Amino acid sequence: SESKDEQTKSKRWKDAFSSLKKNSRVWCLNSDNTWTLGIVQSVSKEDSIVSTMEEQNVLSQAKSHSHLLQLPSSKLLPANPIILEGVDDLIQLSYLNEPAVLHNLHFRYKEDKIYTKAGPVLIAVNPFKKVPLYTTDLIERFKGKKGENLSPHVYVTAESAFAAMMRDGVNQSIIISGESGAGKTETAKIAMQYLAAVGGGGGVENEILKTNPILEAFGNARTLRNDNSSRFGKLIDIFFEDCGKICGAKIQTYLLEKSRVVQQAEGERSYHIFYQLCAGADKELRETINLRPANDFRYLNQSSCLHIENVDDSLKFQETIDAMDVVQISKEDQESAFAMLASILWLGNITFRVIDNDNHVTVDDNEAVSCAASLLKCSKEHLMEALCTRKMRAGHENIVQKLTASQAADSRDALAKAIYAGLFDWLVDCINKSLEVGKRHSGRSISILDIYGFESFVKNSFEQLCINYANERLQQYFNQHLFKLEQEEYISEGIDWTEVEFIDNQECLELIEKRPLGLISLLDEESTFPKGTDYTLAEKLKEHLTFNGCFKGERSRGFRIRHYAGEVTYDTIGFLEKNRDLLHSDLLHLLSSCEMHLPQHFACNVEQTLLKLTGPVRRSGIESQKQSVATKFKGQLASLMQRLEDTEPHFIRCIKPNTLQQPNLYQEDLVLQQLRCCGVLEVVRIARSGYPTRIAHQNFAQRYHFLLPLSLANQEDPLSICVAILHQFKVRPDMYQVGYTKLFFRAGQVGRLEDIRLQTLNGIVLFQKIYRGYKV
Ligand code: AOV
Ligand code: MG
Repeated sequence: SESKDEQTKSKRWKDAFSSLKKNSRVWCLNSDNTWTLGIVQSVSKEDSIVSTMEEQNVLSQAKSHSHLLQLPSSKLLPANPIILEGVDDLIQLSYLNEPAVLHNLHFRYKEDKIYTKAGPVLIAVNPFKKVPLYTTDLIERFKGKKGENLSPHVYVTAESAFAAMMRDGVNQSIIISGESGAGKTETAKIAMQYLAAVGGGGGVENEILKTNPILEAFGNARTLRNDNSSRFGKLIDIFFEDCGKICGAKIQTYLLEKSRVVQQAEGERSYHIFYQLCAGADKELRETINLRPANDFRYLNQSSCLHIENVDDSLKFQETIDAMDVVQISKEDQESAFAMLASILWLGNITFRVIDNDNHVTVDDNEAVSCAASLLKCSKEHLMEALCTRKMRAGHENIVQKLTASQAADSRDALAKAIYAGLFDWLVDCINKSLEVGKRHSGRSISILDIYGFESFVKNSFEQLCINYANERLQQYFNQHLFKLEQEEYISEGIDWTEVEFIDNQECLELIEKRPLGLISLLDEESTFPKGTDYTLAEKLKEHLTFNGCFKGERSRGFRIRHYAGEVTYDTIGFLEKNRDLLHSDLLHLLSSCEMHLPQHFACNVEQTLLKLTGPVRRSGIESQKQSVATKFKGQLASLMQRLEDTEPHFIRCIKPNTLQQPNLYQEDLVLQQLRCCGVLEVVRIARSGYPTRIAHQNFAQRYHFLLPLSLANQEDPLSICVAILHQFKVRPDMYQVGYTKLFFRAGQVGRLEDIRLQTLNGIVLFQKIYRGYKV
């Protein structure tokens, strides 16, 4: 395939070369892989001379002057004419090469036009600053308008989803993708705001909007990529009545990153809500739940990051509370949620003391354990015992096993994570109850998908694998919709078209999903082996997966995956534990003994899934009853895709213009890398070379045959009638293609035929009226 690649490359270049003439505008490839704009002075097959304009420092008022460059002609690409500078839709570009697209987006970005269409896809370049694009005036202007003459905007995308739902009664979805920090969550909120404005009036829309600050407080955190990074996936279905009024909503969340509660990488933070609570709780609350400044808690002070620039956690806390009020979470429930948060923080401060030569430990009896127990409303002794011992059955006897320091610390952290995950689920349940759909619900909905974006850090673990796997799935859905289905239809209809290559990520998905020799299956298998370790897992993966082109073994515990968005090196440390995600029965019993309704609620939920494990089943060694985290996630993603299949999708691609989260900074290589891997350029090529309107021969013949003279209209076979119609009305041959069962038209062609049809019909009606008039 290498040589095929070379061939297409050289063909592309020949096409490009043919358009290079003296005085034409060109992009010159620099040695550092950036592009400079120039004007061709002379051109030959080998070398060209180009004059380039160096942009001079504006402040120094120096006039820009040109440089002459001699360079191989293969380093030139045609540039678009000035009149196409900054077009709204990349489809309009005469030359669709990489520098042209990069330049077009950059040109618009400089003018704060952050949205650009790429055929059917909306591109959004993150401005990292307030841009004046989200006013109520603007919403009013977009309401009810058809997309054609409007500049690209999330509002326009949301409007077209709304309009299509109202017109066709088909459920819609808005699918937002992009790397971490690219702007997905902000974009999702903007789309929600628009829908709330269009379908609002009933009041529930305000509740829907207020779910955002709550879920962000509990589910977002600062990472090295994004100060407000979503650590869970979210699909929100907004339901509408027949008349287009919003009547309710439902939120589904996907795999929250639990490990963050007890541990964060240097420079990152735990979930916002902890810092908000510590900074913003009033004196009374502070005393009831025994709160201290964030810096006093080990779970918060271990990563050297307590504050986020330009964020006032105490102000944010007020917003979170206000939002909880709107969503009708009672003050009592709010307070118990905060007590749970405080209990987690105190758990984190619990320390252990070694009591014998085998490194067995007991809990230090101090403020931390007392506070944790009193917040959980369980007995302190029970908590201490559950943290540093494990009850087991050996034959007919119950024995108590003492835990070592690291085992006890693990069990403390497991308890903290379980409480947080339970709290998060409980919160989502509360929100859903409050947003529950009214009776007049017609079943129409618009769903908005906002998941965690593709991530690649220096160290990547199980969480990154899950996040990147979700992104692979979404990318496949995107590909399927915009390429595969399109391509398959062209091929099955025998239509000529210039084949567009796109990066198919099937191989990577197979690597992860295939059974029995895929990553998840192997991980599950190793997770059930009592002797399995992170090392044996790594060995196993290397043994079985190396045949897959997307997989590469690394030294010791490492392996690498070539994802559609780039290569990521994972470390298997903690994989097995995180995948099993077991809460030991002693801790479960502890939770169910708490006299707080919240932990009981969690324990009850966990118990339902674990019931079989804690009984005799576990002892007989069959642990497969509880699904592993990875397998459960796989199932959730599959059903998510299934649900999206039943909707008409609208895609938004967010682009991160720089890694520094800075305004007015456009790093070309970073943008290019995102454009390349997400397939946007290919989508534009397809849209441009494509024939968007398709009509079956039969239907076309039926609709227009009466326009033909009798001699032609009497033919039997629909295809002959179609051809006759096309000839009669002089549809240009480059404007349509005839497939095996359908006719394919370029945009605008059928509109012309419809006009003729309408005029003719009006003529007939007029004629009939006159005719009847005479008779009377
Ligand atoms: P993400 O959702 O794509 O990352 P966000 O939506 O959180 O990214 O955006 C990151 C930051 O970029 C925001 O906090 C804003 O500061 C800024 N931003 C994004 N879009 C806009 C906009 N339209 N106008 C102004 N600022 C914006 V992640 O959840 O990490 O994958 O997991
Ligand atoms: Mg996000």
